[in-house]
Amino acid sequence: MFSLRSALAIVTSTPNYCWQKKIDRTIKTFGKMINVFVYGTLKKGQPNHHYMIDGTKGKGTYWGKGCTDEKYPLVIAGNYNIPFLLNVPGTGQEVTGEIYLVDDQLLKFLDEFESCPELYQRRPVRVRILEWDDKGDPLGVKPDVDGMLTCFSYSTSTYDQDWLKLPYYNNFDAFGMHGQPNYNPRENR
Ligand code: PCA
Repeated sequence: MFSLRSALAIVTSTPNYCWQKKIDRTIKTFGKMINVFVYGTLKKGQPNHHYMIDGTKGKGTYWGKGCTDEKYPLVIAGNYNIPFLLNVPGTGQEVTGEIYLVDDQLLKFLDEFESCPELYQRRPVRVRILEWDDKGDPLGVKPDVDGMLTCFSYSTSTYDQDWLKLPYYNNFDAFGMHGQPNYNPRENR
């Protein structure tokens, strides 16, 4: 029989359960797809982008471009020049990135890949839509361009306080333009 206990066991075994209690109710899921905003190495043309779309770690679909509604400090830090969105809303710049629809499997992979929750934490962020890819409206929440959508994103509160003194960017590019040494891909570490 389908008991409350077995229903709870299913819910608590989903990869994002520990965050579920806290997430903004405007994050909607469609089947198992959820919207994620990426601003760093997971974007198109960046070193880890392939995970988002090649299907090897789960299903992901590019959905559009956006920028954070609030300002955040986006810094390039650590020994490997990794981009970090510091969880200090109101400081820094509005940060541009891309919105993807991802399934549970890819979300779980991304949590592990981003060393969540030790290095980054996945939390809701309000994103202003800059451009939609023409993929319909699978979540039933697709706002107009310039409208707002709450997405998950990997930001951090577990950063070194000195990182607040680093330069803040509005866009990350692992291949230069920011005057910092380039991102060091995992394969090279
Ligand atoms: N990967 C995640 C967080 C920072 C990073 O390099 C992203 O692209 O959003």
